[in-house]
Amino acid sequence: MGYSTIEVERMGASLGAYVHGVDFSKKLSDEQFQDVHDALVDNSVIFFRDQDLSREGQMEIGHRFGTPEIHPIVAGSNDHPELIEVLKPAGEGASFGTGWHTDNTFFEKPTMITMLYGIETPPVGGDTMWASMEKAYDHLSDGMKEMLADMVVVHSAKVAFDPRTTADKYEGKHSLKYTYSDVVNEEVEHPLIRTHDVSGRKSIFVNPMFSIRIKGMTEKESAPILQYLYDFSTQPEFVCRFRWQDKSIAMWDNRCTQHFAMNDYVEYKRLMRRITIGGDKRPV
Ligand SMILES: O=C(O)CCC(=O)C(=O)O
Ligand SMILES: [Fe+2]
Repeated sequence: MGYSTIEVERMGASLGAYVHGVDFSKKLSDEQFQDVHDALVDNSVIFFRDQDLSREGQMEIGHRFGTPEIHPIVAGSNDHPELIEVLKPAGEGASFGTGWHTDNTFFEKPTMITMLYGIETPPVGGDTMWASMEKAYDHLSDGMKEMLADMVVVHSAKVAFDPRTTADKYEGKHSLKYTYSDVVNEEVEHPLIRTHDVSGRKSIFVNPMFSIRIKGMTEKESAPILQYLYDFSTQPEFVCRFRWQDKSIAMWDNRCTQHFAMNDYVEYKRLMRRITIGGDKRPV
């Protein structure tokens, strides 16, 4: 893909690229916005260094991409409820996103894009990893692709946000504020193989945080198939890993990736600002 206003430096063999030539302290021209959008679709996750991104700037770029979401469980900021301050104080373990997942697949319309801004990042640790669910799909055998082709997966937050096993979240023991909502127990259905609405590429759309079972099967019957896909899709060859600095931005495409936030920097503080952009419902 040719870009006229940015330079794109590939980062991982399977996904990920650094984007140079963008200044998020200013409003992007329509042409540059289109280049950034295309770089995101082409590389699944893109990274920017040394950016001054204000709260208003993050809201503005969010609106350019679509509709910023308000999380039903995790509290946003007072001024802009769409912005979540992801704070991990020194001396605590990280708990937000610390396992493989795709953002908010328990929504009827799962999140399309997430944009995370590093405000205060640790000197070491706290990296984030992404897995290409497109690369994973491409490497499945024809027999497996055929078997999975028409399967539908039930997603829910009922395990990840279960008040019985994650009570500490709701009891205010975390720096993130969680509020219980009936959304937690809802079940939604998404195709197991997802076709990207812009690129047309296929990917495996399951994740261990929110995928509960394959429709028409019991949880026990689904488990080995889902577990195989979790293991297969997060093998190192399909993964890239980003080393954060203050003022870095990562922007990823939840239609075709999973990600994992490392919990390995207990002694350091980490503060990020996050916005997610709503997606659409794929037919099942
Ligand atoms: O803190 C991170 O590196 C990522 C956390 C996460 O899963 C998210 O922001 O969606
Ligand atoms: Fe996440």
